[in-house]
Amino acid sequence: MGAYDSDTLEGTIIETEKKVTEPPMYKVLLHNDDYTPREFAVEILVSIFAKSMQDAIQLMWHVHKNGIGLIEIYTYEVAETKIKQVTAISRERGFPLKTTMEQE
Ligand code: TYC
Repeated sequence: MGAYDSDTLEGTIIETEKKVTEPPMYKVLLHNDDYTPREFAVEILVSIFAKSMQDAIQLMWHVHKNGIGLIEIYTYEVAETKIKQVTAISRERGFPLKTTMEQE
């Protein structure tokens, strides 16, 4: 139980409603490595995650410099599917590019 107004229990009601209407959400994270070409990381962000070219390039550089970055937040099934697609396409091309998911 979260915070609530002691007279109306409004907080409790709102929190209960959220639990039954909203699924748990998952962050999909992009990891840096030394072997994946910058262009390929950008291509993945555009093709699988529907990023604009500008956003993809910015995120790629963020990950290149900081080691990790948030791509997007999805439901479990969508996150899992996209991660599998990244792994399949990357291995096919011979690159170790990694994405992971983490509950929000
Ligand atoms: N670090 C890679 C390079 O120098 C580029 C890269 C960026 C790789 C982002 C993975 O998620 C990544 N070629």
